[in-house]
Amino acid sequence: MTEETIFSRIIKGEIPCDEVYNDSVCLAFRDIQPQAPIHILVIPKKPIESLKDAGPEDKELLGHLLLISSKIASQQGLTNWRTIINTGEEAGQTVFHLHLHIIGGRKLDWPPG
Ligand code: DGP
Repeated sequence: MTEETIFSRIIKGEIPCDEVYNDSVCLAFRDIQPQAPIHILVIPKKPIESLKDAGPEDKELLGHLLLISSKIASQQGLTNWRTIINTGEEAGQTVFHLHLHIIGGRKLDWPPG
């Protein structure tokens, strides 16, 4: 069974968040440690630890997350932004509940650190 994370507690309403979008499949809220003027996390309500743990049965869910993240970015007034999924500790993943970062509102350098 997937371990409880801070994000599963946010989904359950046990921890507050600055919500920007909510539907039956996913929840989006502002990151508590923003790395840019706009930094939003989009998380599935289904507890998947990492992108590597998603399977073919999650195809529709993953597509939904991407399309919703684009919709949210546009609603936030962004025309340029970055969508990031950190997978694994060495890639910077700290919360083991799949999440997409939407980062924008400033010039973003490449490559990332
Ligand atoms: P990652 O490093 O890719 O696992 O991203 C996890 C992000 O989650 C990180 O940018 C900080 C954010 N975060 C951690 N705890 C909380 C929380 O309780 N509330 C909110 N809104 N964001 C959180």
